[in-house]
Amino acid sequence: MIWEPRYECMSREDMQATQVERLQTVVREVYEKVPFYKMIFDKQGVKPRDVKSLEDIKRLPFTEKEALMENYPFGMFAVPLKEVVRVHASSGTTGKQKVVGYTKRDIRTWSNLIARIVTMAGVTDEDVAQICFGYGLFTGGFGLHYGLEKVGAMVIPASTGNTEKQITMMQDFGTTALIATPSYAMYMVEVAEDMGVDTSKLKLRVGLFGAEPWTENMRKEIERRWNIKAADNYGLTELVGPGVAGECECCDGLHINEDHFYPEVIDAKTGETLGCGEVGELVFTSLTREAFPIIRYRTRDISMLIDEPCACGRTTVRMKKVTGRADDMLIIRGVNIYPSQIESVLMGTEGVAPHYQLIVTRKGYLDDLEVQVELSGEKFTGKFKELEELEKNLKYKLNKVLMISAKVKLLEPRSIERTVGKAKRVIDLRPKE
Ligand code: DLL
Repeated sequence: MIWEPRYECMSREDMQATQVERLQTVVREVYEKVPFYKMIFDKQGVKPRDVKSLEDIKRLPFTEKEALMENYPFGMFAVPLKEVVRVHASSGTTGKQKVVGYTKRDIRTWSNLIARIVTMAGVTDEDVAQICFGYGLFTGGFGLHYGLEKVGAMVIPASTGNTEKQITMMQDFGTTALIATPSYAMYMVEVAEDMGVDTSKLKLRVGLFGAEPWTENMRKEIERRWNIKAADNYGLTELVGPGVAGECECCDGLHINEDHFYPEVIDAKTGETLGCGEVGELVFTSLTREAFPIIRYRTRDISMLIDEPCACGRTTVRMKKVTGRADDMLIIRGVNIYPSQIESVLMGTEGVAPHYQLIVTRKGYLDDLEVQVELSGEKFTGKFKELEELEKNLKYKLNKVLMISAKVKLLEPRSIERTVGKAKRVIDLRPKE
């Protein structure tokens, strides 16, 4: 089923016409109502009337996350606070929170976009959806909640933590759809197995996972252990939260709700716009947000746009699964490394569990990368020779993928701390320059 075929299956010409009309409106609005945008547009020497086509978006300046922090808390809102009915926020790794606001219409639009995404993943009004995202300033809980209600699913606002109780609820309430971060889904299945629950006997049939990067191998692991079909969904607070893009049953890229978020991929170094099929940094412009419109926001997420038709019938542009953030990229001995490259190797190796951490240190001028990974309980026999072989094999595979040598430390099952939200994979202990 397609939630809004009128938009999700629009012809390219109609989509572009919708986008350009909405773009012109939002650009005019921000210029008139948000001093920050007037300032950066004037600095660039560009006026709203210069935007005549979608191509002209390139003339507009980018917005960086620092702008949200500098205008903390409400400086970038485009409506009087009286019209704002909700705020959410996301804390950066440093500095102030990034605060965003929603009008009544924004909330309605958001629910509709989530309804599109959960429908893409196959959720219907027959489903019982357990939302294991935090309810609070984080957009995950409330975001998914209203969209799932909109499609008519029975929502269990379970939030995070208290994992044994979550599993019991899943059994007793007959949960059919699990909504969480992929790392929490992995932790939950571990707890379920510990409790002696046979996951194949549960009613669970589908999972929507997002809010952090996860590899194809992680998908296979989640699907196998939970006995479900797992779909990815992507979003970020600055744009709306979840609801920006999601996977359909074809699982070949995430359909972008491009009538609401205009996507671009740029070369992160030069800022130059790249074409479909080229890997770079995702940049989005919100086309319909009232309270918090945002222009050419640099997400730091690395992906690629796909404009080929999808077998599901939707015509919206897709984005490739996000493999990591530009800021997650580690530069080790001059080589660029993404945690997802390491995850792929680990997940493709028998004997280790999908729980790992990357520890980066510096001795003198030399960087050191240690990959700490847990042995999987199922396979672990404790034989020294076997462990030695496994370590050697991992080192070899990592070396081939990363082009640098990494240390490997095998840990006992369950030794890495579990998280209920986004996993912390990298511990960079190098002194800050
Ligand atoms: O994580 C919104 C969200 C909630 C999306 C629930 C999906 C489900 P933030 O906390 O602002 O918002 O974090 C946004 O998380 O820029 C990406 O780096 C990362 N991210 C989100 N979804 C995915 C995904 C929410 N599916 C940041 N794959 C983004 C990879 C993702 N990374």
